[in-house]
Amino acid sequence: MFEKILKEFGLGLNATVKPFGSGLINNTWLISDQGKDHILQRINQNVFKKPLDIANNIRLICRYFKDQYPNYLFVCPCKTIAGDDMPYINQEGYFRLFPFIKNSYTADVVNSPLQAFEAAKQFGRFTNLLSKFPTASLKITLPDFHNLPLRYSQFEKALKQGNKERIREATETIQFLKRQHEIVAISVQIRNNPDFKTRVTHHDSKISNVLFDINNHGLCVIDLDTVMPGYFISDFGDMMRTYLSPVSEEEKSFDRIEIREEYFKAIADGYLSEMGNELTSIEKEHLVYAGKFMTYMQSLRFITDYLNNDIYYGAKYEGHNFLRANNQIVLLKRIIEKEQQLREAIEI
Ligand code: GN1
Ligand code: MG
Repeated sequence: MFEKILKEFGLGLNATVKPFGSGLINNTWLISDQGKDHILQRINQNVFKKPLDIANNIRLICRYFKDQYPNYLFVCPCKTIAGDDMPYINQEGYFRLFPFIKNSYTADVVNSPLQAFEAAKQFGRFTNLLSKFPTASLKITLPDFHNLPLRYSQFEKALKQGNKERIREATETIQFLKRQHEIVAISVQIRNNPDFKTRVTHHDSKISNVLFDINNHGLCVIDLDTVMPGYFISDFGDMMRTYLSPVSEEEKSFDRIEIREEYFKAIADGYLSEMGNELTSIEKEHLVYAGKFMTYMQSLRFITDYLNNDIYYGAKYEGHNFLRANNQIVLLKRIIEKEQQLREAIEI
């Protein structure tokens, strides 16, 4: 398989290929060829039904940045010898190649408030620089991706049609999620309120999607498959979900899940340093809600997948998605407990 792809992109056949990164959806490899490194990805077509829509979006954004902000580092995909940026390889799927940016690194966990600030600033900057970009020209690569009422109805469907044994085992988890339905109701109000704007949104603002330079400054955001029109709560909320606690959604010792208040302040300061003038006052009142929204949605998605026999996320061990769902519930509880302190930390 690699031979064909390397040839398409004009890379040497002696290049070394190694699996890379920690994403759950696409496959990613690091290709090293005569001292030059590239990142190769195969798009997961079970998730992204129209991979060329992703290529289209990235092409438009790449062109916009080149025209309007030539100094902004934006990692555009490499073209094949034939001039294609997402070739289809028979029986294998759609691929794309990126140059590996020299002297840059990505992180899997957030280790300091400064790193949280830098990452949040990059996600804010991305949306802010694209504030005049024609949002409607973007294709919807994952319809209803962060539509919480729809996620809730998928959860309800899994409760009716899913694995009976797993449903019984997960009673407590299911009851807790049902009791938090208010989070869904608020998201409906947001969708109906014109003071909540749709903007170009990344929709996957975890720390590993930010490139840092060797001085730990943020360079840019990467992994643009889910860039679509959306609400700021998606990006701000996923940063809270993934930066506030010192441990990730994979952690099994739930007592290690905690909220680091100084990291919340750093996320808010970093994001607002770019988006402070852009967000409306009602949007700013929903900063903490954003974390509840994303953490709740992630636990719904994990439990729904568990009840559906792990067809979306897969499972590395029995009960993996059940564990992830419960991990996210603990995180949600911790956010709710600290809601007042978090609001006070940023004076809202
Ligand atoms: C998936 O593949 P990755 O790790 O970038 C998922 C996100 C989830 C995340 C949870 C397209 O992202 O929405 O938050 O797993 N992406 C898609 O780890 O479903
Ligand atoms: Mg992703």
